[in-house]
Amino acid sequence: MARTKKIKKVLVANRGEVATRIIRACKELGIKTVAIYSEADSNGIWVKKADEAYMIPGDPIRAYLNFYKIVDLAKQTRCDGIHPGYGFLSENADFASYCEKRGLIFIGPKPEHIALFGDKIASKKAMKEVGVPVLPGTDEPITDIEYAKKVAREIGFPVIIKAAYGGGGRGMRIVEKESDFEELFRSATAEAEKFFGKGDVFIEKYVKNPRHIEIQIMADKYGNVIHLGERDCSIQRRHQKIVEIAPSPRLNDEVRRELYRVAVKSMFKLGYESVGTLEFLVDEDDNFYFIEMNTRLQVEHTVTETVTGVDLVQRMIQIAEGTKLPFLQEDIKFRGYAIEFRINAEDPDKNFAPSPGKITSYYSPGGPGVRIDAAVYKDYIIPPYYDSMIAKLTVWALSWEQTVNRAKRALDEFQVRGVPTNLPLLRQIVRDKDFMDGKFDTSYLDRKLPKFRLKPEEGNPEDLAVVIAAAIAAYHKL
Ligand code: MV4
Repeated sequence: MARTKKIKKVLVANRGEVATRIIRACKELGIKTVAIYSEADSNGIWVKKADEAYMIPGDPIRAYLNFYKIVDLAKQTRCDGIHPGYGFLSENADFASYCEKRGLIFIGPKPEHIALFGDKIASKKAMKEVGVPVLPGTDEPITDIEYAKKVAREIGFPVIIKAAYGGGGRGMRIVEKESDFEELFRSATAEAEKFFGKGDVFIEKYVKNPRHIEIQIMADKYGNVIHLGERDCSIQRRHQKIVEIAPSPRLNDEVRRELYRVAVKSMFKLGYESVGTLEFLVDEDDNFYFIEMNTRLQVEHTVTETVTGVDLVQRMIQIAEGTKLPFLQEDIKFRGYAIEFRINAEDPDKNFAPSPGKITSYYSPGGPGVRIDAAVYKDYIIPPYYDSMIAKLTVWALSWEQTVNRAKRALDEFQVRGVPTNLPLLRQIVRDKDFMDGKFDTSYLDRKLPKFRLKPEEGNPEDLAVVIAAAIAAYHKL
């Protein structure tokens, strides 16, 4: 029997919207919260929303990575749990172990599972052994170029070279023909070494224009494993997702059922616990292949929450406490569609480079079926050190068409001034016929970008005042 220990106070080891999201979950559970922040983040709203907050001086990024300092602080403030959010320490197995060693509950999976899935070769092998389809390729890191070439020939070109400890497309190379192999192999290895400290790479069959479908699962300490459906994350640019959808509007029902089945079965067999996401590539003939697993709460968890009504962050906390899942698979009901839009402070004129600075005007949408997860406000200064995502808009409606219409309305309502954002791009996507028809794969944005008008006049700062003045004038004439 696993331990059960009610968590009373959580240190939130993150910043921005996810720190706010975790604080909200804790408040509803009656759990006290401790926030941390860097000097550059003194004006962050999560700092004000938490019960207590402590500045970690020095480097603005290391503040959220210094795990000895963070754990010391959690002990000093009498926390019993730590939530890592996403990014930063969320998939650091050493951090999870260290929390446990210091008597703190790490709100996430066991260190052994974080480590297993951090190793793309080991995890592919483990998943294959529990019956999950994977792409043909090497199941050891390859160092010998001649051997690698031989394997590539056997698989058949094109192949893809991937970093074993990689992410975000770093250390990844597509090889179309044998004569390119040697050069690309060397550059992949060098890039993997540079970014991940380990140059290990592996190769597998390359899937052209796949859809990226991921399955959300949830497992407690007692062997109860359920899925919460899929998300379609195909709409991305340079491995940065910007639109995520639940459920996938054009996924074949048989494929969907099979994805759910292998996801639940494999996680049960591996004894996984906490929330987690299995990423699959779905090819043009509806074959699917596991590529990797994320052992953290993901940015796009909001769409899953919206169509299931399940609070993933609260469940994650209660699983870590040792509470049994309060529902079975058949209790999970899926209702309608949800789309999440990531609002980024980035400049379409500068190849979407981050555009930090002061937000001079901020009006977020509301009304039926609209959820906002943000950590910005009027006069907030976006610091230059972190991710450019400033807000997430999640819309919901019963049908796909209604959801897209609601998305148009909500994106039009959204006003951010002072810094350029990707809002004009998002407004173009929801007006695109292929998007509305559910026709998109991972090549969608690269194909569409040249056709999109990214500066439909944003208007001038007086616009809203003019509209209001006109409305008042009209009212007085009645
Ligand atoms: C692939 C692939 C095609 N074939 N693997 C990109 C990041 C990493 N998570 C895995 N990625 C891919 N792996 C094989 N064998 C295509 C991609 C890929 C991709 C995957 C998901 C979402 C967007 C993508 C964009 C380009 C390439």
